[in-house]
Amino acid sequence: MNQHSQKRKPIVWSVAGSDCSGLAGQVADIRAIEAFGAHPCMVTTAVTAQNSKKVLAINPLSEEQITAQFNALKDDLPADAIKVGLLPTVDAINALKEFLKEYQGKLIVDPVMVSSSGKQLMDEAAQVAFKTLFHQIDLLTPNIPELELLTARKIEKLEDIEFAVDDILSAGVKAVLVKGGHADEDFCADYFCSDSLEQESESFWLSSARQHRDNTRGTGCVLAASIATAWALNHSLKDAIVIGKMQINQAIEHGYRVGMGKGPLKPLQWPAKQEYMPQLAKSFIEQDYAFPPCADEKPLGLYPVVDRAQWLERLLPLGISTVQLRVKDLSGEQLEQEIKAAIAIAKKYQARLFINDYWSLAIKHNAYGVHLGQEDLDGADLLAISKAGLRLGISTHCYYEVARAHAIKPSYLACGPVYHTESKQMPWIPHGVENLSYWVNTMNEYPWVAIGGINLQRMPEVAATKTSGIAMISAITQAEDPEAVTLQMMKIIQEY
Ligand code: TZP
Ligand code: MG
Repeated sequence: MNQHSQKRKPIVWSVAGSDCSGLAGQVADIRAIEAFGAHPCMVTTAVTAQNSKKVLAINPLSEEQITAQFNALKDDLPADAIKVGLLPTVDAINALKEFLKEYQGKLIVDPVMVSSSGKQLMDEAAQVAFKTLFHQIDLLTPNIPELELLTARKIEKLEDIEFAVDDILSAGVKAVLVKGGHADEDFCADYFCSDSLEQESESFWLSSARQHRDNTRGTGCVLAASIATAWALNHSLKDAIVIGKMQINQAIEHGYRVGMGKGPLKPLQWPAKQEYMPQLAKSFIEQDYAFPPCADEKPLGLYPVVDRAQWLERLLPLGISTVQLRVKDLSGEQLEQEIKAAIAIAKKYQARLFINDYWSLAIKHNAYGVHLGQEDLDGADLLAISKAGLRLGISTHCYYEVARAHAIKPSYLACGPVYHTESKQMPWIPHGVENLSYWVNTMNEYPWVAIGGINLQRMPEVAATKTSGIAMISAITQAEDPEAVTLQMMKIIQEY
């Protein structure tokens, strides 16, 4: 998951302007790239003269000077991802275009067009030529003024952002992240939308509580460079965006004052605090759900996932206090009877029973809780589940999914697969206990449930992460002696 598991240090290039004040531009990029453990290379497009109050001069380098830097790097220190910032002239754009004939890798472009103090940084001809790069850009990260300039649209409402982004996607950019897409007093929200040509088109809003701080120079640079670096570390682009936003939240918190104007934000190591995690939702206006807690009094403990109610009669008398009914092969009346029977048994033993998928039957028969996978979230009436007072557990496999679940604030989060599993087909590489531990410690206001390939031998290292619940299917249901194995596993958990 994170930088430590990489063998060769990834290389990330910053193709941008230098900043003699050390506040933004390539200094900010380098800090962000190094913070995630990658090696930064710089292709400087302009030598800027600026300080904390003002941009005094942009001194663009010639096409030849920029090309010489690309040539120096391309064979010896090839990029795993490239972050582009300031392209002040047509010369700079031509140099980049020539290099891109050979480079087919990850390309993130932050269209630095106007400084925060209002100075135009890209000349008129460059603004036109810039668009000829669009079909090679994987992710473009404009702020609202840049989005307006690029599309010649006035952005006043949320829909205006969506229309403008559509224009850019139609012009060939693969995905767009609009920064500060909707800014009110309390929240800071970014809008992501990807093109439908190569993958399924999708869009989401990413929002975080607004930090009212002054030292925010370099925010755009740090965001794009952090996304590029997380992407170079082989996270998916969507995960890299969530990770980049986490880094921004962390870096703003650690910004400092130097000079007379605004100081820089300060990217630190891999972000690992719940307050840095943004909330991700498909639409900007999202219902604020509240689900009751499920592990306040005692941890979830050993959490068997079974496909029939009769398992509850075998396992609950042993002292199991959390169980999930996950039926994949019944429907209609048979399914409803199975759910009703399981709820009745769980009540008898005062156990916490989560019903997988069938949230409306769970509400109808007043189950303790519901467990939903990410693919079930779209179709579920979360408001109805929350109004009925049921607990909610949500499966997560990556940063994007954790951010999405965090917007819903469920009663617990599940992390899987911890190890390889035969019980469910999934595209995910197993997390291992290292990542499980990261999630337990980072999103520490949630109880976590570990799932996937867990068995008796692996129980000690899983329990050592202090996850609230340890869920499994086959290690119990396919054991020769399910009761004996259950008792042994419960004993190990008690020791931690
Ligand atoms: N979700 C993540 S892994 C998994 C589910 C439902 C299957 C766990 O099964 P097993 O047999 O404990 O590996
Ligand atoms: Mg499901």
